[in-house]
Amino acid sequence: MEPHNWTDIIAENRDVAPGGLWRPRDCLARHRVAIVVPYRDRESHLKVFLRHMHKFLQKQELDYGIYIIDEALPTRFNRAMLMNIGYAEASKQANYSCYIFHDVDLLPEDDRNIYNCPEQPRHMSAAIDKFSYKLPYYGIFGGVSAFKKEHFNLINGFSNKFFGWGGEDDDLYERTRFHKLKLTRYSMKIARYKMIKHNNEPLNRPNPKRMTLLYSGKKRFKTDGLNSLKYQRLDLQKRPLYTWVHVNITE
Ligand code: BGN
Repeated sequence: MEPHNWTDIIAENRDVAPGGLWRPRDCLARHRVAIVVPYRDRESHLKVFLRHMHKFLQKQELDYGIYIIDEALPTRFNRAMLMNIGYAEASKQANYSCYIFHDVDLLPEDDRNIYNCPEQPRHMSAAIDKFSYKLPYYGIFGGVSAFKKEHFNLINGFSNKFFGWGGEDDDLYERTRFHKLKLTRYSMKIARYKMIKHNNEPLNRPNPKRMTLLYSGKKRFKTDGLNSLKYQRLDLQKRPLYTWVHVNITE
């Protein structure tokens, strides 16, 4: 079932500027926020996500842009690297002070979950319906995370080495700790998310090397990340509700 088509969703969001940019008309927002979304072949999720997020972010009077980083086939999905690419590409478009790294299948439920720039890195998606709104383990950092620009730079972004599912967020947590930053969260009442249902994709199977990579991660924090990021930008389009960045990466 496809409840909405693009024409309707675009019509509902006439105030959004090409590239998925919006800012409040009658005040100057304190932060400029880039929402970075790793993506491949999930169009039905993208529709639900954009419909939800534009409304949600506008209620918070944020100055924001949504960047969809779409990985070309056939390379295995690399969520972390797509986040790094989104950071790099969004930085070229505008002077963002704050980056929110966001899975396309997560929808924030509570308007008090403010998408601003935290003083310390923030794990936003602490309470997901799929995990019965409980934190699976203390250091979990997947789903949605928020960083000030300077902090994301300080930790050298995500590792580029995690192809396939799992571990890249745990590595991000280790980077954050290593640099003496503190992981913060909103209360479990506020940090609530609904996960859109889906089947597991064959190109995003659990990475059998994720434990090895995770346990040896520390020795690569300085050399593997934003400063070693290599990719080919195939296209960038300012589409009505988001900036689409199509990229090719190799393993
Ligand atoms: C963990 C994954 C995370 C994922 C959470 C929630 C690993 C590393 C192996 C030690 N970590 O198990 O990446 O966000 O589950 O799904 O697989």
